Amino acid sequence: MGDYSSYFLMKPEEVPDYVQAKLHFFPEGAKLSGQEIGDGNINYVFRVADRDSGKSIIVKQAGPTTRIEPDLGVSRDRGRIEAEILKLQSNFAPGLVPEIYLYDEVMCAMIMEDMVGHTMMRTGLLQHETYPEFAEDITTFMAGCLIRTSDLVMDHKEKKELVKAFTNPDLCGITEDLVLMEPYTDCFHRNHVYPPNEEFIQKEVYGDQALCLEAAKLKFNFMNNPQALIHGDLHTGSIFINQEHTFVFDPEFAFFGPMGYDIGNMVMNLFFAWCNGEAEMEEGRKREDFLDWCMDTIADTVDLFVQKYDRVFDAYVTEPMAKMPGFKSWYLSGILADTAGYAGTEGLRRIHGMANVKDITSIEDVGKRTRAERIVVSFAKDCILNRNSFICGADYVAAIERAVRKHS
Ligand code: SR1
Ligand code: MG
Repeated sequence: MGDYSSYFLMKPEEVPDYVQAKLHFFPEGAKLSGQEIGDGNINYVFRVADRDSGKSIIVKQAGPTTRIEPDLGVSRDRGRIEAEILKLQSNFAPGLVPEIYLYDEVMCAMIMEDMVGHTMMRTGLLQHETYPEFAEDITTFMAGCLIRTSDLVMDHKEKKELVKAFTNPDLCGITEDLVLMEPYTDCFHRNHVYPPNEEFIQKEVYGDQALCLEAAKLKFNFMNNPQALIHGDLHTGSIFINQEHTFVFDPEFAFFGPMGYDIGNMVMNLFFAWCNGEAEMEEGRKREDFLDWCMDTIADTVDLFVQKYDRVFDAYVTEPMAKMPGFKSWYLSGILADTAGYAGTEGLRRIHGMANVKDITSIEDVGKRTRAERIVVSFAKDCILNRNSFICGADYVAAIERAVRKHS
């Protein structure tokens, strides 16, 4: 057994010894297995299990580079930020984030609760599962974590201390490049454009100057609006779920930024699931139910957030000027415009940026994938260009219907 006094990237079979050295979780001498279970773009995620007791635990370790792109150097300190944020989020959204048992600054690894009985949401959605509690859970998570870390509620000095502690330049840099710049410019030639859509992307995205200008504004808003402690990468791969319960994890991109970034990313990732169902499922009741669930959940995510904003605001607001008549709705309209804008930027970057999503790339039929991508692009552009007019769930449903009609 090593002493773990200097960093190395662990192999799956080395992780059980590491857990035994660091934590009294399994009995001494337990026969443990270690398996890599992550499919993320950045870190390594291992499950260590004891077949005899049925107990298991998760170890997440930061590698020296990201997995998707070895040239993208990111500080291994990102794990510390993530572990601290999960602890903080558990105060504002109890039960909706996994428990962290330990963060090891030397090995850049955290040991956390295994989300047993839960499936990664993107995987479940690709099997066209639906989750009745999701809209409630995710809006409870977002309303709690976002509003209560904003200046509406948090003491201004405490918030500024947290803004410093959770400054996350490397991971924000990735978002600023991969989400909020390269999809419009391909300046580093790292975009993945699906060949049948090359001309379409050229005309509809790179060649649309009005769109690129709005994306530039959204980029600067992302960089200059420390509104709340956001998750920063809230997609269906950052969620473990079952029929009754939701866990949000993987907040390594967290920093103080615009609340709408989280809400918008969530909305668009639900739409990717709808696109997959629409392209891949056979006609019939199951397909209708799945597509309806996706659409309802998109609308409910927006509408329940708005309802909970109202409640959390009334229950917790402390800032005297925020209590001025009219302020609550003015502030909300900014969040909602950002929500639409960042739903749009997520849509575009997952279609033709560097990090694409399985919901779309797994569609094998060329015609169906080409069409699905075009629907996302049209919907995303509508979200960006007309973001001030997306104020409730029904506005998203109407925009999706417009995009689908355009490509029928
Ligand atoms: C280099 S990382 C690529 C993407 O994966 C993460 O999940 C983030 O979404 C990031 O943009
Ligand atoms: Mg992630």
